[in-house]
Amino acid sequence: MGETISFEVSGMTCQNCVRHVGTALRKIPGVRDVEVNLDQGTARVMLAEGKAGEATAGAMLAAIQDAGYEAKVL
Ligand SMILES: [Cu+2]
Repeated sequence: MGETISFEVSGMTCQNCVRHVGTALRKIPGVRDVEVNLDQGTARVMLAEGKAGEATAGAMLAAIQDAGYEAKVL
């Protein structure tokens, strides 16, 4: 079990948005898996074991924003 970081993501309106956010987060080194919930407007990022230093919350926020959505850490 690795660490997880959860975000509130605003601006997602459909499954394409979910895919965009998920793809952006999965590109970050050290991210093991991502679950994006459209109804709740959340994204949960699971980190690979021992990779918490690479996959920072700041890098994830930047990736979500680059994809065109607003986010904050939950
Ligand atoms: Cu959409």
